[in-house]
Amino acid sequence: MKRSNRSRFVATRRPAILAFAAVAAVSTIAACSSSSSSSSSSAAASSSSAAASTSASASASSSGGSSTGIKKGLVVYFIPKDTQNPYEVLADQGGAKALAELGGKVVVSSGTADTAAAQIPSIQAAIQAHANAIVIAGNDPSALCPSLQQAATAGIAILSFDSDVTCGSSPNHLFVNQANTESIGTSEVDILAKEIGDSGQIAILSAAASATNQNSWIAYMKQELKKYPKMTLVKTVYGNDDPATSLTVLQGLLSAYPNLKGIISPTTVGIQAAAQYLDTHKSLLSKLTLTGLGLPSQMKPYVKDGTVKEFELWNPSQLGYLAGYAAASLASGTATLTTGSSFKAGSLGTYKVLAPTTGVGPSIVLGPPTVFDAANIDQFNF
Ligand code: RAM
Repeated sequence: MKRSNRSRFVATRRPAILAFAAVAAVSTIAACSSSSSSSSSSAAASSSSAAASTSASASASSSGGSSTGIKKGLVVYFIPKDTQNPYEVLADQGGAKALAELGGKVVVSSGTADTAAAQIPSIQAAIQAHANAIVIAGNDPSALCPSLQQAATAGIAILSFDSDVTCGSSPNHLFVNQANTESIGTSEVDILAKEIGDSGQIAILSAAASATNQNSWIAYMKQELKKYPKMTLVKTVYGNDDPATSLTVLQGLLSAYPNLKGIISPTTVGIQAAAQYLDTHKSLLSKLTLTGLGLPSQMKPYVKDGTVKEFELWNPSQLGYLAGYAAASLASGTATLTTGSSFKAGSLGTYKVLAPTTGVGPSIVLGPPTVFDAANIDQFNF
């Protein structure tokens, strides 16, 4: 999973483009080493797990909306934060499944570093290809907006998922949110508070410093920390969703704050890197607790051996699947950005567009996150 300097170098010049002709068949269209070779990328994204049914039933109803009227042959560009993060790969595969069900196709295109600059060539590629929709995980809240506006002007439906872009009305777009933003942030703090007895120094090991999703969650973490006056957030460090960088900033954190009692890592890459480190430095476990957002398939060994007690996530494949249906519905005109507009998201049921709130435009929410621990982790295979 380690990224070489060479692959980073290539990525700055040309986006990685993968086409999912069908769920099982993944073919590389353009050169640029981009395949995910981590252990979890092969983990099947379950659509029938306990998390799946919880998420779907919580925010989807079974009536209203329809997938009839969806145009055939739609081309939807999925532009993840990067093409190597197993979480993003699962999300993109979910999108490919949706479009395969609808007679269209997904093209996955992005760089290998979590920057807006690495994503802009992919937006341009979508415009060149006359794509019907773009589904993007924003590496930056505003830097992508001019290119996305250009795509919208070319008639492409714009959606964000995983990490929103805050473009206002230029362009107006649908944010496919994984779970309620506030509850993700506050619950992370509550889990850690419970484990460390509500007191002590804590730190956050995040993804890219400009990532909209992590920054929104962190804002709610800070708000929630006011409930715990004896817990002090001493530092937030950024691992850029790169395993090696995450490890380096973690080590810096541990040496700068030897009395640290807790770490929240709201990124699957960061929490895995931290869990791996703690697993090989077990003496730290007597004073340090780790929680955050992780893939159960990656975190299972660390939960089984007691390195990590609890963490959260949703099913990334379902997030991509929902985004795929939303993109096809917007591109076909069977759904709009109007509050209350509904559409059928295949096996997940029917979703309704939520009203804009401060800083967030029209959105839909997959459902509540699942908390994983030793008692339930075997039930999940994503
Ligand atoms: C990482 C990415 C992604 C985030 C998950 C929880 O894989 O940063 O954007 O949603 O973690």
